[in-house]
Amino acid sequence: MTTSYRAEGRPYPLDAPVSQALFDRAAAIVPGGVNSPVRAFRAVGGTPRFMASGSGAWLTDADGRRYVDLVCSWGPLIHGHAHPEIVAAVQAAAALGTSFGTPTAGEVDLAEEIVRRTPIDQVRLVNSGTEATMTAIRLARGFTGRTKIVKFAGCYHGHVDSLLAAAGSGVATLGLPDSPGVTGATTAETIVLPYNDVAAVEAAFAENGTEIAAIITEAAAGNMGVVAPRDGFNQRLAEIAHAHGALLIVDEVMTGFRVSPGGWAGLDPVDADLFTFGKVMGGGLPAAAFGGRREIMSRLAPAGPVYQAGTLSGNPLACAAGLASLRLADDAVYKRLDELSATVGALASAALAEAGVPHRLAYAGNMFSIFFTEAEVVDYDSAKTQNAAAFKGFFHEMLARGVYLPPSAFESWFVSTALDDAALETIAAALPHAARAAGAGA
Ligand code: KE4
Repeated sequence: MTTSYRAEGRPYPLDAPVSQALFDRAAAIVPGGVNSPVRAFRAVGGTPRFMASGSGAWLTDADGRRYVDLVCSWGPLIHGHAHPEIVAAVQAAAALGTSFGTPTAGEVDLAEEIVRRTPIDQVRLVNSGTEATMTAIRLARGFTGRTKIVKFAGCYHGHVDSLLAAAGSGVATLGLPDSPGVTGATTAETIVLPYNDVAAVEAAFAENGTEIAAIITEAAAGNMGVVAPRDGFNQRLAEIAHAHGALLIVDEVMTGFRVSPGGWAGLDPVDADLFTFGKVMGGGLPAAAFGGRREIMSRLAPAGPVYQAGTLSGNPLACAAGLASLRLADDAVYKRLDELSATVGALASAALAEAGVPHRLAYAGNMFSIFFTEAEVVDYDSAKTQNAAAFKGFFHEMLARGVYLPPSAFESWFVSTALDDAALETIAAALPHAARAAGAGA
């Protein structure tokens, strides 16, 4: 990969020696050199950037280069990095002790804030989105006494064994393991359907209805690139599930408290039975949750027989960060997130159009992504028609010009209210070059 960047006027070379040295050290003792696969840049190539600090809209990497951050830790940081009130809340909590293994007032405050904003009666705090979805499924199976779960190809709900199921071909497919270590027996209870396909859901219930415990769906899909549910899709899922005695689980780990004060439920209310949350509600620390109707949640231990537990669930520091983040998030913040999302998306699409690069700008609330295809993207199969080479060129040109995008075309871009004029100017200056690089890769 060339480093002759001066002629192109890039502020940064394509290589990153300090990050590379750290990556080499990491790879010797950490599988793939990272603690979560998407960080490894496998989809775009090159050296994963090891970040040293963040401030507002800006990241600084181990080589001392600054980037405008459009990943925001994969969604949590709606206020940007190191917001003073969130840092102060974490520092104050830490000074009182980091964990007690007992109930604390902070977790009650956070639970009340979540219940106040969302259509749930009760909530349980956990440490990751994966824990939240894993337990919501267990609860649905425990409540209904049934075993099968319906999910959608391209939707990601964390690395829950039963949800790491690849979609086979055809309309209603019994899941095939998507990862070694996940057994066929586990995914045999998982039915994988095309996203946004009501007929496929109706067919699956016609065939398996009395065995299906629940449907789980992302409130709006953000893990195949951004694909919004078709109008009425989520409510239709609730109707079909309920007509067959099954539950609907809406996964708001990504959308929750980001796209509106009440998450996707605040934009598109549906009669779901359980919801999962994460990311924004932890303010950048490990916190997630699931909740729903009292009748269902009351089955959860110790109130009921469905077991779930966690040493650090409701951790005081995570609750302090999450509560500070949510309490800062007033209507003006959500309005600003929507405005900034529209601005950045429009800048990107205009630059790509100017360069004659075929693309689709896709939104779900203020989450958005760029598909390098002219085809309409409504599900995973159509998302996979995008041109990966074009995204790779686009990504690296933006990176070399100081803008950090998600290192995969199958992710969402995220804005924060910290995006200031300097950040927007950096994005605007980089885009024409990145658009030409995409065109070269297209
Ligand atoms: P975690 O276990 O990573 O906290 O959450 C899993 C999860 C559940 N549901 C949805 C809708 C999600 O988007 C996620 C995690 N999102 C990815 C980004 N697409 C996390 C980034 C990563 O895996 O490193």
